[in-house]
Amino acid sequence: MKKVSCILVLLAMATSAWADPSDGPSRNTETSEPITECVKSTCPFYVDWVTYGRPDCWCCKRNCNGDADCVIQFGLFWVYNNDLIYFKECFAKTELPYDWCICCDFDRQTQFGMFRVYTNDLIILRTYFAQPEYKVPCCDDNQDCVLEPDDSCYNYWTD
Ligand SMILES: [Ca+2]
Ligand SMILES: [Ca+2]
Ligand SMILES: [Ca+2]
Repeated sequence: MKKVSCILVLLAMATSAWADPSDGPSRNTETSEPITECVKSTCPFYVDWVTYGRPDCWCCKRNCNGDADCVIQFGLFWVYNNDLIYFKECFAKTELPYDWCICCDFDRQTQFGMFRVYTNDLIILRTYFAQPEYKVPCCDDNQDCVLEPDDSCYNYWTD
């Protein structure tokens, strides 16, 4: 009985994989359509990105690691006091008070179904706060700040 249901699950997975016609960025390449969105439609957070109005800040190189404003301060710190000031305005709010608060959602997740900017984002901010540039990785798959064509989320950077 268990074996049968296991096979059924595998079959369902295989079927859904076959049925999925989205080939995202490769389709763009094949038809040479211009790439207009910085987040790939195949990215896990694409739907949320669209829901929140396609914020450019999510495509900043280090936004996922605490750089809310996409600016380096003093030529040294990507995650510094400006980011902290923004973050405090948005932390633990059930309704984000400003449009740009979504830029403080570093992990692209809602916690407890309520808080878009919460403790997991705070942990990220604290991890990289006042760290030198070389210690704050970029958000691409291999974190080298260079976008390869097969990167899972980004077509291009916005900073
Ligand atoms: Ca910053
Ligand atoms: Ca979050
Ligand atoms: Ca890369």
